[in-house]
Amino acid sequence: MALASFLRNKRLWLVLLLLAAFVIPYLMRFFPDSTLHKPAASEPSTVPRVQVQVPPFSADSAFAFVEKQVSFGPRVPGTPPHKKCAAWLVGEFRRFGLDVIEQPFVAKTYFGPRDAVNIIAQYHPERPNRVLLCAHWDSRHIADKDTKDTEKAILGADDGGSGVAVLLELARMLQQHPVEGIGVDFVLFDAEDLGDDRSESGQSVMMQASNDQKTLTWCLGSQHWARTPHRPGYTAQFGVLLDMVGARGALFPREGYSAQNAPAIQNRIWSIAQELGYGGFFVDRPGGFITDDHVFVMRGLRIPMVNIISIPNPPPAAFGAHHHTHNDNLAVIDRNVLGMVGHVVATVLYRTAAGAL
Ligand code: 1BN
Ligand code: ZN
Repeated sequence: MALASFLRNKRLWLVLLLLAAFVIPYLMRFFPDSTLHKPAASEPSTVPRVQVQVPPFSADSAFAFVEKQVSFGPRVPGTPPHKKCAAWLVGEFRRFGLDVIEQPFVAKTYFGPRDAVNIIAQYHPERPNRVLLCAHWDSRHIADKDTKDTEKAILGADDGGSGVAVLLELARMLQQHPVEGIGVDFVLFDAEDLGDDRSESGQSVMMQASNDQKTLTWCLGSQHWARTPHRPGYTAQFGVLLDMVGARGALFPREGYSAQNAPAIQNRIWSIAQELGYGGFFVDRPGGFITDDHVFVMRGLRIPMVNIISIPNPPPAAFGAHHHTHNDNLAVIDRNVLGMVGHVVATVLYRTAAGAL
């Protein structure tokens, strides 16, 4: 009886309806993982939570940046083409509105001292939350894997030119499509590729333990920068290193030191590549351990860093057939490969800026 009159009370029904309309949706905000918010089973888990607009990456512009670097000739530290290319790189980053620092140092190579310079281009240097994007800009002084002219320096269109080209295009993109919330540091390491690859055992240093003395003859610019960064106490959320990202036939398995020390960011990059349709190039398998610039940055500054490096062959060959030969010239560059890597890194960057990585 009491219940019947209770249910006939119109004011009470009105109050209940209002409660349902306003209070329940409000409360749902505190339970974002409730089944009502779960994606349908068919929805891929790689779909970003927030739709982030990523500007188009111009593969043609990136290709032109490789072409320009190669036009200087081999960029071997201490030579006139190297000096001219450094001036051009600094000018390009300044043209894109970045604050550029040149960090000169003497590279103590296995064949003597050479003048070298790391180039650091800062996008919004005042922002504390930073992303580090790196490549080496020098080219190798010898063609030790070629059959002829082995004592002559190589053009390094892929090994040197390609990573720099992608970074220049990303810097241009940031000027045209600014982001908020993060700062970005483009660091071009010098003297990465002047290492001694001959060993008494007849085994390439590429196949040896990373603490070998000969290993330390490589990556001299990153070793210097990791000891003395352009800002004392420098840090970043994470870093990405691009090395040999432009050749036809490129394949990007997961590099070992990155997998070991920066697994979360490597997973994000490989899953973004898969989402963008590049899963056939960013292959989901281990690629071996490559002692490259990222190792010294991780060791010295404790910044997790992922090396995107083409390793299309099983060991001991590992790198492409053009590697450290005179075939590493403009003819080996495929603009689609530059475009794919640029698209992936741009997506990483713009999602990080939107807090949606
Ligand atoms: C990458 C391209 N590296 C040189 N050219 C880095 C490297 C150094 C790879 C030593 C293996 C051994
Ligand atoms: Zn090299």
